[in-house]
Amino acid sequence: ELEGLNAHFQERIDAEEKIEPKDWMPEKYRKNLIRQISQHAHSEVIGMQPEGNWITRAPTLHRKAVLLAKVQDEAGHGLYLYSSAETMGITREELIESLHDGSAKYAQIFNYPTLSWADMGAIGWLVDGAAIVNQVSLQRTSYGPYARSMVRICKEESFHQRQGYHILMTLMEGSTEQKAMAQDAVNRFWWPSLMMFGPHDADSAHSAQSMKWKVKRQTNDELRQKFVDQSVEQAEAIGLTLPDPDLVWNEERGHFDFGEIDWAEFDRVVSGSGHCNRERVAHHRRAHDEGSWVRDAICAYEEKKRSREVA
Ligand code: FAQ
Repeated sequence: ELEGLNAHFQERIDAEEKIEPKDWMPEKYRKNLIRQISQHAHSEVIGMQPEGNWITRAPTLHRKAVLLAKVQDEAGHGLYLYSSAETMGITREELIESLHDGSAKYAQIFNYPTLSWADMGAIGWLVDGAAIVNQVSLQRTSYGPYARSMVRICKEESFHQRQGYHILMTLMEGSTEQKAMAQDAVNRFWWPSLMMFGPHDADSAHSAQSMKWKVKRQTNDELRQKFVDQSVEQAEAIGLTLPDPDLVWNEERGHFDFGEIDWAEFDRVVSGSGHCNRERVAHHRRAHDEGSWVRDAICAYEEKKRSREVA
């Protein structure tokens, strides 16, 4: 019987039907999606920290208002994604617990420190840029609630990317020191941005099955290539150099060739030894604990409302 259910499920996937929360699904599909969506949600929420670091130090009121709005958007994205994961039968508490105990991951990029104002530019341009390339593809993912959350997230994300690019563009029109600051930020964030797409396809544990189930619509390497191709022209347009001597147009492939990623660094940062891993999780834990009274108050209020309705 299970075989029949599995076959029918794959037929629905092949026919481009969306899978909805109450539909039958293989246990592995459910587990894999909870893993991916929750890691995606954690990335949005942990991703607020490197930029939150600069809200009070933004150079103008306008930049401050824009950055504040962007960081708030990230909180919102986290919430859509947690809700989407919850439709698969896991609670928010369980998801947060896995973040705190280290069993759930979040994007490695957020374990790098933000050292200068130009980092806000590099994060918007490169980190949000990489995120969009991936998320545009995920708008067609097979799980309905996840696909729909991606549509809205992508709209907001393109504003994020432009605000980052605009910061760099402005710095590149400035003094020698400002130009150097922009270039330094790009030098530090370029390679970690390429790592955001995950290991090469041949080394990616989940890719083959995720492609078959159409959880992923394009592979890690395909998306990374797309990101490299689009970034080269954008860098040139404002006079920035990408820190890769092997970056060269390949006429035959119709794509840019680029150097090899330092996978040892990737493994180190993913497994907890990046610059900021401990700090990021500790900060989240502290904020979560300090906010417990709000959650308690909401629950108590809901409880009271319900008992009044019954009476
Ligand atoms: N960092 O078999 P695969 C954002 C792990 S955007 C850490 O290839 P998969 C917006 C992976 O989890 C960033 N770990 O895995 C923003 C797996 O470990 P596991 C978030 C990574 O899932 C911008 C193992 O390596 N976006 O936050 C990373 O098929 C600016 C093997 O990898 C998403 O999450 C990594 N970079 O492909 C916010 C997009 N890469 O779980 C603030 C949705 C891989 O077995 C500021 N996710 N790993 O223990 C995806 O598309 C996929 O999950 C991939 C990885 C492509 C990330």
